[in-house]
Amino acid sequence: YAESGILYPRESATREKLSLDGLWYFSLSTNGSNPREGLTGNVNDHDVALMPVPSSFNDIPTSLGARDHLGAVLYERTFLVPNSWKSDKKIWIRFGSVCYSAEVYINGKLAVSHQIGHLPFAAEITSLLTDDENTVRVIVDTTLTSTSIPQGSISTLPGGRKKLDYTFDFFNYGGIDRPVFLYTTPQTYIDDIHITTTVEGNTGTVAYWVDVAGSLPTITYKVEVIDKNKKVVATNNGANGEIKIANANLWWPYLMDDNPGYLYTLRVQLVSATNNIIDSYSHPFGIRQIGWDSTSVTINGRPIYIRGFGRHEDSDIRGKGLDLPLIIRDHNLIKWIGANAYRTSHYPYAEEIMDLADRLGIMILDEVPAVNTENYNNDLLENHKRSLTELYKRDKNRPSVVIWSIANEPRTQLAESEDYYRHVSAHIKSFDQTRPITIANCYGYDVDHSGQFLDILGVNKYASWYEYPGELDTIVPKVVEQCEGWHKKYNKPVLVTEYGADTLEGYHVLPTYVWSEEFQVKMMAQHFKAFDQLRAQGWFIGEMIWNFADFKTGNDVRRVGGNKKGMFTRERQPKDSAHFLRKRYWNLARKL
Ligand code: GCB
Repeated sequence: YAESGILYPRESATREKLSLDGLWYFSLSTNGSNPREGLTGNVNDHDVALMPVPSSFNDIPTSLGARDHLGAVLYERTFLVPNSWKSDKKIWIRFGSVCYSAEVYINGKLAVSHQIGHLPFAAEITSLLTDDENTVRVIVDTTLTSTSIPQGSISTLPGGRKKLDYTFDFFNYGGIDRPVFLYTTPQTYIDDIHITTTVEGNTGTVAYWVDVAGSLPTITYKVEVIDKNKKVVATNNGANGEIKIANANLWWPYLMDDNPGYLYTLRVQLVSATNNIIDSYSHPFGIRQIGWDSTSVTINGRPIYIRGFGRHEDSDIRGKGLDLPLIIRDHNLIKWIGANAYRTSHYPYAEEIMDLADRLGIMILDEVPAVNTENYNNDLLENHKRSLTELYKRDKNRPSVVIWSIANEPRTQLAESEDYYRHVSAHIKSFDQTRPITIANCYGYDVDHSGQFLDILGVNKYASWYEYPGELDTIVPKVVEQCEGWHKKYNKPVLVTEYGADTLEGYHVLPTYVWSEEFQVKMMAQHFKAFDQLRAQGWFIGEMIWNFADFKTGNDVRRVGGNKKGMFTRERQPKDSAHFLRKRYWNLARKL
C-alpha cells in the first residue's frame, strides 16, 4: 500500500463502482486447521449466521463467546460482475477498514491481506474473477500483539480460556467496519493525486501532481479547477504544476467565516494521442494554508483557537461500524454546540466522516491508532511508521486535517521513548511539512522526552478526576501549572487535548459529587477559568473536552456501562454539560 495510491472510489466517465455492503455470511469458526476452506459452524446454536457490513460484529450476536471472541472470524458473500466490466477494465476490491487484520480470498485465492485497523486497502482482482458467481471470503482477526498498532497481549484466565488484554479503555471492536466497494479503472489510470495549497492575500496557489499507473505511451493531462457553481475557474495540462486562483474562496473553519468549508474540485483527465479520455477522476480540495510558530497556529494567516472534543466511532449495536444517520446527527450536534474541531481519538475515522469535516469546516487532529505505546521495539516502530504512511496517503489532500496526532498517551516518560519519537516524527515530516504535529501526552512536562520533536504540545489532564477526585479547587492550579510547564520547557503552543469527568445522565447531587451532572458542569467551569488565564498568556491554542459522547469500554469496574465522560449520551442526547459547553463555545466564537 505504501507504493500505490488509495484514492477513494469515485464514479466518473471512465470509472464505475458497486457496493458490496449488506448481509454477509458469518462464522466464528474458521474450520480448524484450514480456515481458507470457509464457513462451517454458526455464530452459536441460535444466532443468525449473517452479519451486516459495515458494522462491528461484537454486539450483534447474543453470546458472550461472540462478543469477546478471540482470534479469527469469517465473512463471506457472493457477487456477480456486470458483463460491461469485462472488456478492457481493471476490477478492484476496496475495504474502508477491517479491524484489526484481514485476509481477503476471491474464489479461494488470496487477493490481499492487511493489518492495522481503521485504514483502507484495495487490490486488483481482475484475474481472479469468473464469468459466473464469485465468492469473496474475508478472515478477520481482532488479535493485537506487542508490535501491533495499537498493542495488546493474550493472557490465560483461571479455567484456561484465553483473553485479549489491552491498556486503552475503548472496546476493541472488530469486523468489516466500513464500506466495501468493487470498482473499475482503465488499464492506464490515475493512481494518486497530490494537492497542496498556499495562500497570499486573496490568491490561492494549487500545487498538484498526478501519479499514473499502466502502460499507455502518449498521455496528455487536462487538469481543471472547478468551483462550487460547477464553473471551471482555471486549467493546466501537466502531470504536475501550479495553478493560481485569484479571488479564491478560501477554506475556513466553522464560525470563522460566513462560508466555512468551501471546496473546489480538481478534475484530472488523462488524454490519449488520439484525443480520447483514458481516465478521469474528480478530487475535492480546499484552498488554505496552515502556519505555526512558538505561540500560535494560523489558517490563512489568522490565529485559530480550538474549541473541540476527543471523540470515538462508537454506537450501540454497530460498534465502530459506519452509520450514516449517526454521523450526520453527530455533525449536527457539533455545529449546534459551536465546536470547530475534534481529534480522531484514537485511530483514523471513516473517510465518509472526514468528508463531512472537509465540507463543514471542522478542523481535524488526525490521529494514528497508536494509543498508549509502550515496550518500545523496532517492529513496533516500523508498524507505527506504516500507520502514518497509510494515514498520510489517505488524508493528505484533506483541508480539514490541520494537525497530525502521532500518538495518544505514549509512555514518553521513559528514556527509550526519545529515540522512538525522534524516528516517528521524522517519518511524518519527511512527507509533510505543511502541517504541524502533536502528541496527546499524559505524563508531565518534567519527565517528558517527546516535546522536542513536536510542533504543538497536547496535554491530557484529569484534574479533579484521576488526580484529587472531586476536589474542584485543585483544577485551576494544576492545569495552569502543567500547561505553563510545557510551554516554558519547549517554547511551543500548548493545547489541552483531554480533560473530563464521568457523568451518569440524570444523576443529580447537591452539593456536587463525582459522577453527577452537577459535578461535570462545575469541573468544566473550573477548567474554563484555567483556560482563560492561560489564553491571556498568548500561547494557549485550544481546549478539547473528553468526550463528545459516552462510549463502550471493556469490562472495568471503574466504568458504569462504559466511559461516561460524554457531553452527549451514547444515544446522542445532551447532558447538562452539553448546554454549558455550548454557551462557552459560542461565546468564544463571538457569535452569541
Ligand atoms: C485518557 C485516554 C482516553 C480515556 C480517558 C479516560 O487519558 O486518552 O482514551 O478514555 O483517559 O476517560 O480515562
